[in-house]
Amino acid sequence: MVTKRTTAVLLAVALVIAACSATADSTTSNPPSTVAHTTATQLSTTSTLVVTSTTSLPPTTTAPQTTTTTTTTTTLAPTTTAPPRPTTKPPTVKHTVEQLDFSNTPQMVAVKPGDTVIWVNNGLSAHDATSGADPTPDGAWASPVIQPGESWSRRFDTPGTYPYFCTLHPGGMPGRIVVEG
Ligand SMILES: [Cu+2]
Repeated sequence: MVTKRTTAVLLAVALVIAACSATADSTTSNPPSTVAHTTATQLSTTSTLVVTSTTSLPPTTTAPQTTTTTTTTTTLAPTTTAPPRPTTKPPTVKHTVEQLDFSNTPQMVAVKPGDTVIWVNNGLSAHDATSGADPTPDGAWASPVIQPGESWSRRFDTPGTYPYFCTLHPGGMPGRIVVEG
């Protein structure tokens, strides 16, 4: 009697355990397969995003380099063009002394450093213009003989007073060039 009851209880317990283990297996095995699909989908989406971002980088890097080169070239051109203009501007100021028989007119000429004096012989005789006081040349400068109708010029750069005369005629036709500082 006791053995039959014990066997019945053991069978009942075995059935309960078997039922519980079967339920546990089915519950545990389903979720992992679902998770696996979700992960696969996420990976494929991520790989697509990486390819897209890599393709967009090269154009962004190339554009700034081209713009910088163009700006530098445009700025240099006007700066290089400006300097040559002042170099060609220095004006030449000329002063005329008329040589007659027998005087220089005007007798005194005031000039600025760098100016040029031109002696024009409008007389009937030949004359010259020689630095110094009649009758002694000082050797600073001297014109050749200036024939009637001809002229001769000299540039004066250093401030000072420069007397001159004509070596061909008595009295020397005295004149004076004053270079103002
Ligand atoms: Cu003379």
